[in-house]
Amino acid sequence: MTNTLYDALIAPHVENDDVFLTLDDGTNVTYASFVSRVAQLAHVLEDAGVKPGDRVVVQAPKLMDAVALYGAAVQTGAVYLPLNTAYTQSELSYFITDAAPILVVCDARHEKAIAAICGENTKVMTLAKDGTGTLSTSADACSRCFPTAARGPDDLAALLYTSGTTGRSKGAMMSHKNLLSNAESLVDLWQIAKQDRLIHALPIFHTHGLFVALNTALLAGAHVRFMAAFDIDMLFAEIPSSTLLMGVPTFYTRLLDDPRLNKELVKTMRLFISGSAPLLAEIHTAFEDRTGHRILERYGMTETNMITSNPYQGERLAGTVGYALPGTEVVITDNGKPVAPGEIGMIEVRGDNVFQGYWNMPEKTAEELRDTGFFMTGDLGVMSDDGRVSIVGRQKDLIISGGYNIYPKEIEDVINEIDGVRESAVFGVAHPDFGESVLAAIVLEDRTLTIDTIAALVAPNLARFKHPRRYIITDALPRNTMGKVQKNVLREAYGENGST
Ligand code: MCA
Ligand code: AMP
Repeated sequence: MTNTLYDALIAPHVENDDVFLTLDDGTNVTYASFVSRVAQLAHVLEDAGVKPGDRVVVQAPKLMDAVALYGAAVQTGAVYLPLNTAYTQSELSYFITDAAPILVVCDARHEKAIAAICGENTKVMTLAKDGTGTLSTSADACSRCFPTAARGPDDLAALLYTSGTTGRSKGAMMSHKNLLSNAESLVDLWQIAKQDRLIHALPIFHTHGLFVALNTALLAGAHVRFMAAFDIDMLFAEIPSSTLLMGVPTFYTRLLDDPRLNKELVKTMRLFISGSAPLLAEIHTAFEDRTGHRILERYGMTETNMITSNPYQGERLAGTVGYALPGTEVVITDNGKPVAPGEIGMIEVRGDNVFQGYWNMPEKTAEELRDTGFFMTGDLGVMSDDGRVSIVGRQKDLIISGGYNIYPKEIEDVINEIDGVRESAVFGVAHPDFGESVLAAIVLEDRTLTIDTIAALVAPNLARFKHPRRYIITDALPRNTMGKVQKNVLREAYGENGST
């Protein structure tokens, strides 16, 4: 019986007594005990009625059991669907209805609300921040061996929702092959090995923290210092005994803002990796000046896993995202036609890393995934003669705040629903910590409506990180001759250097 991901990531560790995870309280979880926990949780999934191909939704705190649950989904052949812990009930309602899971695992505090969303075919189990809940209690009573379900390279392993320009989130279907091929490329390229100690301070409900960090660690048998949340003091405490850090640019901005960052501190570090959002060239340079390390910037997307990376050996150029990963083709196009080196166009990508399409959305899949297998990223880039890619902009209307993607349309839809609002435009402006932050310009129908009332009505509908940091009431939105709102004009007016 073969199971592509389980056989590569988990099965090899059955008798591995090395430490996989070190938790905040100092607990060491060995690889072998992790494999046992995966099996116990696989029994829980099976007992809940989960069969190969069924979706398992997980909105849980960052715990060892949450990682083991991912392993258990793989072992039972289920499709793992992690969700941001910041999502509100109205956001969850959409995901759960769309994905129709057999099981939802959530924090006990949200159990009732989530049960109210779920149909009668969906079971709800709990996992609290302290590790207690019905999931762990049930798992404790289960056998530490589980007959692994057969899954092939093209079977689905995960469904990751990614917001879209239309305001409706799309579930990106990731196969076993998509995930494994990318982990293999990254382990090879970044030379990740069992001697590595990776500082893991990212959330585990997105590609970066879940697949880029954990799949590569599992594949290489590396040691992971698994932090329940990002904590700058903890980072400073752990860097001197670690070799590897994967972070979003905000991690590096915050490290640089602290006088404790110096060459002595990073003596054992082998590699600092950045991704999920643009790393400013000035941060790259400042980091090198302070530590002697050149941050390795890479580029990826939920639908494609990682696409390009700066080299491990060779020049890591600030402001560029490097070369296509082995086995991944990148082309820069204009209206679907490849452009010459140095010319700007849309970044398209093809390879084993590219997803299987959007869940329940064949028409969206057809719009973004060409028959030739190339996926249109919506990012604008240029490629040098030797294949080095730089991202120069985005064709999609997207704000990236602290590595989280925020699609303005989703927020505009919520604001426009408010009685007394005529229209709105949500846009991103430069932010020193998060890279970009969210602003909303609003035209009122009812001039007595206050910003406080608007903010209070937005709050229950959108995760906190999507909330506009500032609302601007204006008489009219700037539009071009085609009637399209000119967000660049708003950015200029209200951004850091804006006059208003
Ligand atoms: C937290 N807050 C934010 C963000 N994070 N607001 C805007 N943008 C954010 N990213 C808000 C909270 O709601 C809260 O608001 C206040 O900031 C403090 O929250 P706290 O949790 O303490 O924040 P933090 O711990 O300092 O978090 C900052 C962070 C975090 C560590 C940068 O956002 C983070 O882990 N980002 C990484 C996201 C990620 O993994 N992206 C990868 C996606 P208030 O106080 O007002 O209530 S995968 C991807 O993009 C592709 C595939 C790729 O290439 O990797
Ligand atoms: P997501 O949809 O959350 O998977 O985010 C993917 C998007 O993040 C990409 O389409 C890019 O716009 C952006 N992104 C990821 N890595 C980088 C990077 N190194 N530089 C610039 N943008 C990036």
